[in-house]
Amino acid sequence: MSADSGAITEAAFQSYLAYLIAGDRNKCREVVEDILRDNVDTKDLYVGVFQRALYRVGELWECNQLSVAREHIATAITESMLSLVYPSIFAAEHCGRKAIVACAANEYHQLGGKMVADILELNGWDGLFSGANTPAKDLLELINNTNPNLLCLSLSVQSGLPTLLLLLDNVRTEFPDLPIIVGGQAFRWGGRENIASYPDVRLVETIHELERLIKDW
Ligand code: B12
Repeated sequence: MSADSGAITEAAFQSYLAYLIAGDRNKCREVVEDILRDNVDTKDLYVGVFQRALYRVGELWECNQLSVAREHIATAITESMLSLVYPSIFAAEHCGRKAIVACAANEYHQLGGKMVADILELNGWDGLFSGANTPAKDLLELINNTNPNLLCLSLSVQSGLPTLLLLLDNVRTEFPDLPIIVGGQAFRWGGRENIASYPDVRLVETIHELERLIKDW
């Protein structure tokens, strides 16, 4: 959090969560607009409200206390909340650096990657977000056509690790010098040692850590 930014209260989070679970997009928007008026750091909003609330939604879904339909609504609401931050994203001065942010094939969780692209944009980078389930062939073509300074890959589902590793092998073969950062909650359940075996691929745990890294790039 920067020195002059506000803090997110527990009450604000709990009311956001309740509205999210109830599927009330407008009330969610009101809570987020209040938080933004307090000049809260975007990363804190993303992690402390959006991510925390969706992790809770995941827990409720996992123990059958929330239907798949409710989870889908909560995800769609969250996606729309990101647009409330866009005025500051579009206002950021560009520094001429470019990153591609992608999810490997069969990875359908795209919100984390979207947030990563936003943090890059807020820091003046062009964040080319190719989204969920990006076929390896298309990603390689995109890298070839856009010549990015950095590739960020997001992994949420643990079972997607072999596909991610295959993708890393492919990217390394064709673009040996392209810096690569991987992240995402899948690494809570393992896979760190696999990533460590690639000397020039870095596992970055949070968007706060990512921002610290790209500031000195
Ligand atoms: C919404 C959701 C879905 C949606 C996703 C839609 C969409 N548009 O994204 C849909 C319905 C598609 C879905 C499907 C499935 N899901 Co789901 N889903 C979720 C849920 C509820 C929220 C995901 C989310 O957006 N989280 C919020 C984001 C912001 O958090 P995040 O991804 O961790 O990202 C943050 C950080 O990790 C980091 N980060 C992320 N990527 C990167 C990359 C870099 C480079 C860096 C630096 C940082 C970084 O920055 C982000 C911001 O802080 C989670 C619950 C949870 N714990 O998240 C389950 C969850 C991820 N899903 C799960 C499962 C099991 C599934 C399914 C297998 C269910 C099924 N049986 O079909 C399928 C798999 C589909 C697939 N092949 O991908 C499990 C995964 C468990 C595991 N061990 O792997 C979870 C954890 C639910 C649970 N509690 O069990 N899901």
